[in-house]
Amino acid sequence: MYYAESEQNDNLINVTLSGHCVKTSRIVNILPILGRKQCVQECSQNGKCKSVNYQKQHLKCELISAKHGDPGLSLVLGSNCEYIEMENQPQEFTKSCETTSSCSGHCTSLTSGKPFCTQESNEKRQSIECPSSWQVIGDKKYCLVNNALSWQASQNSCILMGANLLAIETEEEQTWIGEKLSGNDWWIGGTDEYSEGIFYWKHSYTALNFTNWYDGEPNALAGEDCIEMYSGGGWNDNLCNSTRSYICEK
Ligand code: MAN
Ligand code: CA
Ligand code: CA
Repeated sequence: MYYAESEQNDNLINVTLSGHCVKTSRIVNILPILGRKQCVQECSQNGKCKSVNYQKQHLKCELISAKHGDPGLSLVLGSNCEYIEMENQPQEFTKSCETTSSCSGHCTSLTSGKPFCTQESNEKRQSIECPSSWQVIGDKKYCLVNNALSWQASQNSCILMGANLLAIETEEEQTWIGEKLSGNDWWIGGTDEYSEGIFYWKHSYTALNFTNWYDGEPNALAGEDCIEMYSGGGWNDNLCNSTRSYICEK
């Protein structure tokens, strides 16, 4: 069965179908570990892409050069997929943060190199200062916040500082930041909230290239999805609503 969902806009219909997977050979690109919104945005910036097959369990984004009704494409039932047509997607998907001053979220780069806003809001953006002082190395700045919040609240707080929760991408970065830690446990920006065991850096939607798990971790105890760093530098998955000190990076 095929049906269009909502968003009647003049005569335009915006088609998204949850629970449908695309079977096709007309795949332009496969992008791993992407949020749904990023996936749609990647398609809208790719001249050949007409629809996407988004696999939420694996955060996998398939860009497709055909849409329903075109030859060589069929839709099959599948609870982990979402079929999204590119025509007439709402504005927020097509707004570039180069060309708008209203990007109150953060600016993410696409594989095409073009930046776009991941969040839109009419609310005036507040800002807060790093309560200690920014520690600088190279072109990166780090703020260690000694005030325990949940993982999401920590990320929100970092955003208000114009930063994000720390993403540790190299051993050098791990070593450098590890030496700054006192006796606390600290939230950093990794999570496997969408798919158990598939951790990624939330801000950039990139997979973990470097890891420093403590022995026996991650163990997903009772649904642990957020990464904390022990004072010794080792990483542990913990419950996202636990409160921890946190480290912002910009
Ligand atoms: C606690 C939690 C878990 C962790 C274990 C390790 O239960 O911090 O996240 O894996 O300790 O023993
Ligand atoms: Ca988990
Ligand atoms: Ca754990």
